[in-house]
Amino acid sequence: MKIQIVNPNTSAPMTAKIAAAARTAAAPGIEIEASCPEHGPVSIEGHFDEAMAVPGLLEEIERGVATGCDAHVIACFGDPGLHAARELAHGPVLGIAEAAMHAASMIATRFSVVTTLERTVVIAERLVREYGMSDHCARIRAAEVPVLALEETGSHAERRIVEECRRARDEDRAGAIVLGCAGMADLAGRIGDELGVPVIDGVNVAVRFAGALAGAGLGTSKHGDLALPLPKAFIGRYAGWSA
Ligand code: 2AL
Repeated sequence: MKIQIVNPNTSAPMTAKIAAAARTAAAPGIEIEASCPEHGPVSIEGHFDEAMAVPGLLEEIERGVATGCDAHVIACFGDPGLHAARELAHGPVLGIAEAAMHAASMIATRFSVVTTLERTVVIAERLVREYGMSDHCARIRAAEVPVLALEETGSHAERRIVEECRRARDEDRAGAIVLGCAGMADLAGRIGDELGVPVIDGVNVAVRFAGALAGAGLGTSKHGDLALPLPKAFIGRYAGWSA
């Protein structure tokens, strides 16, 4: 089985980190195909960044479908382009926020999310509502860490995230903590050990859920709104998407 994981931002170091986390999570015999778009923002920290990342992400998903990937994971916590990607794919397509919130709701009554910048909180709040997690999510906290600071050695990013996770544990009555950025994929184990609560990295659980769904013979429904996109003409820079 082959699982595609796409980092929708264009940071090569972050893509390498996500690929490594995905390979660690993948069951034996599962091949991981990891990539990021050729065009787009280096980090995704708001609505504009998300919108600008989606066309490149969809090109990667189309390539993953063409190369025979059995399942797909979108490795950005806003789950940008998730429903559009599902229209393109036959296999399951999972977002890391979706996977992490569902995992958290299965192992704790309440969870908190620790994300990067304050301006991304509203994006995660919207996903909490969309995924029916309002009764499970205690709070969404920002560590005020820019996404690319997670790739810099000596940036104190990890310390700030640990302290925000500690506050989530102590002040929110959160039984589990969800990390709100794919760039935090290498931190979950260490923070969980330090704080003594489950800390969930969405890359890890999304790869496992995607493998489980595809392994069970389940793919994206092609009945209804997730059917293949309607064939039509696209003009200008998107002419290549024309039927
Ligand atoms: C993210 C993420 O996972 N990747 C990225 O570029 N931005 N999420 C976030 N909350 O900042």
